Amino acid sequence: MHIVSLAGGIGGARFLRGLRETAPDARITVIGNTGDDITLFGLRVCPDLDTVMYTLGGGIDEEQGWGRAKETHVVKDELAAYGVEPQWFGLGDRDFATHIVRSQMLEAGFPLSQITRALCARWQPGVELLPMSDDRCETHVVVTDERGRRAVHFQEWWVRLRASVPAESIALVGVDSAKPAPGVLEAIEEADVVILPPSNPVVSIGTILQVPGIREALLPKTVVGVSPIIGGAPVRGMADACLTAIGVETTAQAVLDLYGAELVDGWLVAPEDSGVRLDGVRVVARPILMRDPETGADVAADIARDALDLALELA
Ligand code: GDP
Ligand code: FO1
Ligand code: CA
Ligand code: CA
Repeated sequence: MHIVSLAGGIGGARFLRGLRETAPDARITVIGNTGDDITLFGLRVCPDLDTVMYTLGGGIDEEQGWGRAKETHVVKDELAAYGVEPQWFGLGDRDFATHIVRSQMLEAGFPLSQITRALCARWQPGVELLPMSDDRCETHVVVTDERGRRAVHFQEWWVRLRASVPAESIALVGVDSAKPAPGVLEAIEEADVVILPPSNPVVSIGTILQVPGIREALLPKTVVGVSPIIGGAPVRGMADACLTAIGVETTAQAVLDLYGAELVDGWLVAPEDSGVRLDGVRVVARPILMRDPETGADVAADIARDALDLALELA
């Protein structure tokens, strides 16, 4: 069985760990979001690819959800001592090594897809991790802050401003001329089923779907999504601020309407959202919190199993 999954950072990565556990014999291809990528101190940082790679490779900081376990911050402190900006993005020493390797390979002319494969040779995530595109495209957000009305990089809005000022608009700069990375369209074409994990519907899944050709390739496939919104609120993060920016309500219904019946065949929602409906889509209400609220246990594999079973039933 070949499963293709689109993924952002934390939510996507935790779901994928569950998917790998529940389908150990499946070939899993992950198409990762690169709209969050940013160049800092001359180094290319790919937060979502790294979050997936570290989470599946056993190197993630579990509490934080991003960055490396057992991390130190000597380089960051030294950069700050020189007064070098930005100081609002927390790069750890172990993580820095990843960005140095990536940047060195980019400088040598390797495409991001090959670099990601090289990095994964160390981490052995057990899935094939592909960037959505080798072409640089970055999410920028128009805001009005203390410096006036301007476009800032997504990370500045998300991390420095904590999405506390409204996003007046969100744009994926460079997407018009971006091509899917080698292997992306081929993987989709060969896939038995496609799963959309609970990732940010605007700046993760929405970003991947904007790469010319990807959405079109998904249309004939059986696609099942897990709602990232439960009871009218995001589970973590500030997805509501992203949805508001594109004029979409923060509900499981509105995210399903956004993806549309053309794309999605099945939609997993939480029991409290069992009233969600869309013609042509099978909506199933199941527990979809990856951490059990009582015990804190990781139940992502159970949710991945429900998503996979639904997809196989609809395929
Ligand atoms: P990010 O890069 O950190 O934004 O992570 P993702 O792009 O993967 O997006 C996380 C999204 O998934 C957010 O909108 C969360 O509300 C949602 N999410 C996080 N944890 C869970 C969970 O356990 N269950 C469900 N259903 N959604 C979740
Ligand atoms: N998120 C933060 O909230 N603060 C940080 O300082 C931060 C640093 C960081 C470094 C490497 C990395 O891979 C991820 C990092 N993240 C940080 C997470 C990341 O900015 C976001 O969670 C996602 O890009 C948003 O989807
Ligand atoms: Ca992300
Ligand atoms: Ca379909």
